Amino acid sequence: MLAASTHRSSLPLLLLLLLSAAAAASRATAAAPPHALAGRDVGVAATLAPLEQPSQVLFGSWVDMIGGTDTPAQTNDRFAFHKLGLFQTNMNIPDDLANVPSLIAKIADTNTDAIVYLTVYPMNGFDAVTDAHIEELAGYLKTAADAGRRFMIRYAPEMNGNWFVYGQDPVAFIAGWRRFVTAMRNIVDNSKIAFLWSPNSSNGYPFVGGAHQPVNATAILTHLDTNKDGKFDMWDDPYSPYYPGDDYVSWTGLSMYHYGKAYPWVDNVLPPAGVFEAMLTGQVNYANGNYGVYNFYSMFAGDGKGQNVTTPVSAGGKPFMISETAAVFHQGYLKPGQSFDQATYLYPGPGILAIKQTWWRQIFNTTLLAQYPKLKGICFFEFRKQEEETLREFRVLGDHLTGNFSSADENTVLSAFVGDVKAYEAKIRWAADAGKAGVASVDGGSNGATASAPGVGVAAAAGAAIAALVSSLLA
Ligand SMILES: *[C@@H]1O[C@H](CO)[C@@H](O)[C@H](O)[C@H]1NC(C)=O
Ligand SMILES: *[C@@H]1O[C@H](CO)[C@@H](O)[C@H](O)[C@H]1NC(C)=O
Ligand SMILES: *[C@@H]1O[C@H](CO)[C@@H](O)[C@H](O)[C@H]1NC(C)=O
Ligand SMILES: *[C@@H]1O[C@H](CO)[C@@H](O)[C@H](O)[C@H]1NC(C)=O
Ligand SMILES: CC(=O)N[C@H]1CO[C@H](CO)[C@@H](O)[C@@H]1O
Repeated sequence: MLAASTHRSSLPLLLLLLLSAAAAASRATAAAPPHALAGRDVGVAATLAPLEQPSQVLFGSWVDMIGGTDTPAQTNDRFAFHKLGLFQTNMNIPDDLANVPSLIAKIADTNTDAIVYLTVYPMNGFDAVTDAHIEELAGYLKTAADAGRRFMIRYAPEMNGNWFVYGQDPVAFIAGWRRFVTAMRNIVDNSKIAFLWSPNSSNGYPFVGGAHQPVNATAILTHLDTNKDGKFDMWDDPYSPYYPGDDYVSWTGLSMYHYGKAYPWVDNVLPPAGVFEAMLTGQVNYANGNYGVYNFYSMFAGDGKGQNVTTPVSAGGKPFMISETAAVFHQGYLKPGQSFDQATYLYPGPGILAIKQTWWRQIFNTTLLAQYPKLKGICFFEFRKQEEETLREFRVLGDHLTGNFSSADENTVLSAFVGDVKAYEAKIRWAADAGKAGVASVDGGSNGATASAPGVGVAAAAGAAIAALVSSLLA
């Protein structure tokens, strides 16, 4: 949702700091072509995907470190409990390729083995992304991965929406995704990289009125009118038409937000009880509204089946990531071009803490986590930004911004959040310090790269098993 529709401001980008090894040079570690990998994780729900932990949950933050002033290291300092296991950042391929080393460096600055969760937007469309662009990106990742860094890559997210130029075009999406994943896997150590396929949660599907309304009626009737009733509506499958296949996907996920009741999203209201689960599973008959009629969790993380699905596209068993999430607090009215401190009064309703805490308590919920054991990742969207004519506070971890609409509330929210997350200490996979004995030096940290980090044992073992399988297939 970061660079969503055109009226949402795009972020200025950092300049290039340095160039890494050329992509061509990084082809040395040849992996298998994708056909050799076919079937390696189909239907084997017991097999862990790269970066997946047997029972722990990855937990992290999408820090506003491009347009804002925050950093992953500062986030860890404020959180002041454990260090977060993953940090999300984003880029536009190809325009921002040169920034990638500096984005990785900001996460390496935490001096931990935190996963780099990189969202890659093909903001100029799939045709503008050449093999050379993908190889350049893979080259930067390979350099860091060879030093121990792990990557979660989310390519072309929210492809089922119409607010990105690449949206609602399943044929182009699947071809673009497969080409991307194939090229990356040929270059980057397969045990160090996971590919996260992540649509928008389906409440509101097919999201009429977006900036890039699909105009190709043939594509809609051929691919998106899945129940073939001649209409493109909420009864059509919002996920399956875009699924590139189990062989090309390591993790699945959704963007999941609480905005409030209805557009234009200015009312501060509590998330209704159970709304998070309603989004995850698609509960049209849910008392508080329509949360879709397709059960994402069962279709991709469960057994592959689900209500209204006639032909499953996945065998299921994929780890599930809450790819980006927040309960939005609408802070004030703000006209385009105004600065944040010019925002004018909006009724706070139950207040920022109650709104946010109600939401995160639906996620950090022992019963729910036990009921959905493939829920293996949570990433909070940590931005304060203008959307439409509203100043919106998405964050729970704050970032030292001061002003009339932030600091006091932020501290209250932050301490309540830390307090609640502490109860899940053992359930969460925290980052390990990169400098500690026995932990690989990630990106050239102080310690020698002699052992793998504690957090990657299982993934590394799975990677080794895959490598063995691949060599036997190629032999
Ligand atoms: C419209 O979609 C159909 C089906 O996906 C495709 O074959 C055709 O090339 C598309 N037309 C345009 C103009 O994009
Ligand atoms: C995406 O999903 C959210 C719910 O998580 C929904 O409120 C929203 O309308 C969808 N679209 C956008 C642009 O966020
Ligand atoms: C926790 O999850 C369970 C199972 O989905 C649900 O019944 C319960 O209401 C949830 N609690 C909260 C606080 O959301
Ligand atoms: C806070 O609001 C007061 C009164 O509206 C204004 O004078 C002051 O400049 C504002 N401070 C900040 C930091 O925005
Ligand atoms: C045709 C069909 O199976 N429709 C079902 C789709 O899912 C909703 C919500 O569970 C059911 O009410 C429909 O019967």
